[in-house]
Amino acid sequence: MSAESERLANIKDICARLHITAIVPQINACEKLLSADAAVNVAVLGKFKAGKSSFLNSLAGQDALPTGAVPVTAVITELFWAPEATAVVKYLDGKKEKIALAGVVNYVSEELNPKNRRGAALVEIGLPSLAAYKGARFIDTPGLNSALRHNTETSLDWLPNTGMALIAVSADAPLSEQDLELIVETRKHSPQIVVLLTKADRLSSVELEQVLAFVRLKVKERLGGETAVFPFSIKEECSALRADFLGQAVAPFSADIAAARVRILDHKINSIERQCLVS
Ligand SMILES: Nc1nc2c(ncn2[C@@H]2O[C@H](COP(=O)(O)OP(=O)(O)O)[C@@H](O)[C@H]2O)c(=O)[nH]1
Ligand SMILES: [Mg+2]
Repeated sequence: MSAESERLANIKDICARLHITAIVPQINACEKLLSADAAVNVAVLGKFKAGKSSFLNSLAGQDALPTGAVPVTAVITELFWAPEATAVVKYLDGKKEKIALAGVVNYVSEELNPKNRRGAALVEIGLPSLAAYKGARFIDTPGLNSALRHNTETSLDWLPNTGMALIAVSADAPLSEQDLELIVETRKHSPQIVVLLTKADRLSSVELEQVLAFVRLKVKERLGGETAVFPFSIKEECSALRADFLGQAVAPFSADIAAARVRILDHKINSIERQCLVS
């Protein structure tokens, strides 16, 4: 038994004896990561309309996910490398169904799948264009704090599965109290949090510098230490920003997924142990 699985077995034992159920989703997330070929989740989190789905489309180089001016993403959606484009819906009752890529919108969009009446638990999209990120799973989450409570709950329930976290914050509405609370909550599950200041094209370069300094300061006040904050935009003219972010934040992570998996698992187990001590 590895040191990590032994620590987890101990925690499970304590939680079972003390009837601590709140930590079960975190334990399950750790158990998934114990396997040496487990994919590492890169969660894209943040308020609705922050630009999460647009960011992932830009990363994939294609419009795989619906985006829009009203809350759009209703179901957790995973994007990962596959030799051929595929899309699969996993339903809440355990059934799976292969669908066309163009059909993803019927499940993921709040408008076409209101309150998730189709009963989808997850949509998985495999894309050849993600070849640079083998072993990573990028997770598009329904936005927080929209008028749709079920969307917020879906995302918060999923949070323990976070590996690396990208917190999308729109540059023109920089950092609310909810964003800060999300960052603190995500810290329980992730050793690597990066703030993505989206829609940077909407600000002048002077404004952008001011907003970057403000966000860095506020996150530091709350979390302590330095958290990376990168400006980002999907616009053609902002390719240098995208290259900086991908080169500095994503490439080092995806170049050594095995090391990232170990770091993430260690962080999660430490965090659970701390939570057990205080509960
Ligand atoms: N100007 C600009 N608009 C963006 C950018 N990224 C997203 N948007 C717009 O913001 C809105 C919300 O985007 P979406 O990706 O659906 O946000 P999500 O709810 O966080 O997934 C859409 O109308 C997008 O076109 C960006 O970099 N620049
Ligand atoms: Mg979305």
